[in-house]
Amino acid sequence: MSKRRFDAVTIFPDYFAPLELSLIGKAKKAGLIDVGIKDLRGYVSDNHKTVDDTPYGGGAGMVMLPEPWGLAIDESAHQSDADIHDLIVLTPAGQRFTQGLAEKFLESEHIIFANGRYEGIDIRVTDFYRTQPNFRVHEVSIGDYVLGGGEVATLVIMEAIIRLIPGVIGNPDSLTEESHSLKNEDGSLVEYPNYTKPPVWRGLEVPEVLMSGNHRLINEWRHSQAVKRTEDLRRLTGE
Ligand code: JEK
Repeated sequence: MSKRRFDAVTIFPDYFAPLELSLIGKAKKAGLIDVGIKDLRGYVSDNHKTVDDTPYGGGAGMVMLPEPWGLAIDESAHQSDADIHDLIVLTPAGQRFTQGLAEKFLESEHIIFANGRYEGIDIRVTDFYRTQPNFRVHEVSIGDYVLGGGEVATLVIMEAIIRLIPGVIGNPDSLTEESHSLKNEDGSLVEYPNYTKPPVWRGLEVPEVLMSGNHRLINEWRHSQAVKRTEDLRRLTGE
C-alpha cells in the first residue's frame, strides 16, 4: 500500500494543532503518513464566507451548506492518488466507533474526515458521495454524548488508526499482545491490571504470581483477572 493520507475538512483548523504532538506528529515527521487540514471557508465564494443557513422545514439551529463541502471533498480526492476514498462523516447519529472499525480503516489509503458544526451538514453531501463509485461513506459517532462538532471525534479516530500503522509505535510487541488479548463482541479490549516498581507502595503489594517467573501461571492469572474485570464492567453498565 502507498503512504496513507488523512484529510480533515473543518471551519476550525486550529483544533488539529495536537496532530503535531507525540505519536501522530512523529508519524508525520517520519514520513509514515500525510495529514492535510482543509479550512472549509477556503471553498466559499461569498464575501461573508457563509457556511451555514436555516433548515428547510424550520427548527432550531443552523445547517451547513452542501456547496463548500462538495468543493473541499472533491479537491481532497483529486490530491490523493488512492483509487478509493473513505469519507468519514462525524455525526451523533452515526455508527459507534470501535477498535474493530479502527482495524478496518487501517486498510484505507485515503480517509477524508468531514467535521460539521451547528446542527450538522446538509444530508445531500452524504447522499451524493454514497452514489460515487470511488467513495465509501461512513457515518460515525465516538459515543453516546453530544459534542459541539466533529473535530474532537476525528482526533480520537485518527489516533486509534495511526497507532496501528507498522512503525508508528516504538514497541510493536504491545500491538501483538493487544491483538491476542481479550475482546468484547464489538472488538473493544478488556485489560488485566498492571504493576511496576516498587514491590510495595503505600502498603499495597504486587501479587506474588507476577514475581514467580512462571509465565504459564502469570498468563492464567492475567486472563482470569481480565475475565473478572469484564464481568465487573458488565454489572456496572447493567448488561
Ligand atoms: C458531528 C455538529 C453538533 C449537536 C442535535 C443531537 C440528539 C439532536 C449536532 N459522539 C458524538 N457526539 N456528538 C458528535 C458530533 C456532534 C456534531 C457534529 C459530531 C456536527 N455537531 C450537534 C447537536 C445536534 N442533537 C443529539 C438530539 C446535532 C459526535 C461524533 N462523532
